[in-house]
Amino acid sequence: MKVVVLVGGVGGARFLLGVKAALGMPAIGEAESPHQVTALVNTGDDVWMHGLRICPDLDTCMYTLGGGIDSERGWGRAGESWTVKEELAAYGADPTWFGLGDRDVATHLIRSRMLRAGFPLSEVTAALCDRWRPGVTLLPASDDRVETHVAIDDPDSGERRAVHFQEWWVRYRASLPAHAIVAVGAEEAKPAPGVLDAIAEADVVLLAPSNPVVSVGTVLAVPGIRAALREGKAPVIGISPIIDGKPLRGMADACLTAIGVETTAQAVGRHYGSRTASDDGLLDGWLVHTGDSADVPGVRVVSAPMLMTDVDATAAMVAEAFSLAGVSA
Ligand code: GDP
Ligand code: FO1
Ligand code: CA
Repeated sequence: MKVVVLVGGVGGARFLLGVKAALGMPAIGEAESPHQVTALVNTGDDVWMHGLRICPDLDTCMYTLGGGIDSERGWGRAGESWTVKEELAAYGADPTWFGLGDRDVATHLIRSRMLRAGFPLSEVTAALCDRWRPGVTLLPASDDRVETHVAIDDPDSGERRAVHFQEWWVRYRASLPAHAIVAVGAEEAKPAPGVLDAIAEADVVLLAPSNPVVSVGTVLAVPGIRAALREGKAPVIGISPIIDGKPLRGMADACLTAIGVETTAQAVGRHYGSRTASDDGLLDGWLVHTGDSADVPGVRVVSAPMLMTDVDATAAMVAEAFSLAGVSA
């Protein structure tokens, strides 16, 4: 079976562990399998810092599936040390609010060198995955630069300005109201090689319970991806990241508020919309957590446990998604 999953970072990576397990693959690492999983990964968080290209969601997926993640933190390398960060801080090098771990820096050095040599991000990602062997194909949604920016009122000057998503998320912990969230560059971006083919050939497409605005939303902002999902033969099933009116981790509610969507499983399901001809949405099915309900016109809604407490629980969520799609591993 061919499975395509739209993902962001921590929520997406953990979901992919369950997708692999549900298909009988080892959650971590790779093994021979008749099944193929392709993850279309958000690049909106990507940023240049200290001359290095950081791709948080791609790296979170790569490290998680390849066994290198710090699972407590959810991002960056296990067994990390912070000498480079301390030395940069001693120089007073901006930004001081963003930390690069020593092990992680090696990934960014290789990526930056390859990008400067002219390789597209998709090829760079494939080269990094030669080491990590995530067992799924990780494709950036686009090789073109697509970066999320957030319009805020500067807390010092009071003036409206746009900051990179990382500044809003990490420096201000999404506590400054976002007047707008924009995927800069998306309009001119093209899907990375392999993205549209993967969608066309998929037996099922899953929207991971990732941030609907700055993870899945940014993948969908790349022209051509949304249309391919709507026109493809594969059923599209989404999993709600909102449980009992709250995001599980992170500040997705601040992102939803910024685009005028309530933080409920129903509102996010309606935001994705139905793939039927009468709507211009994406979903055939929408999975919400036990106890939540959602009325999403044109979409089959099922409730079941949606907590990714461990790989088995996540695999059971994926099995629900396969069953709602009418496919089996
Ligand atoms: P990020 O890029 O690291 O912010 O991660 P993602 O965008 O991939 O995922 C973040 C989303 O995952 C948040 O909105 C959470 O609500 C959601 N999430 C985290 N853990 C769980 C879980 O166990 N179940 C569900 N349904 N959603 C979760
Ligand atoms: N998150 C933080 O809260 N503080 C950091 O200093 C930080 C550094 C960092 C470096 C590499 C990387 O891949 C991720 C990093 N993150 C950090 C996580 C990241 O900023 C966000 O959580 C994601 O972009 C949201 O998905
Ligand atoms: Ca992210």
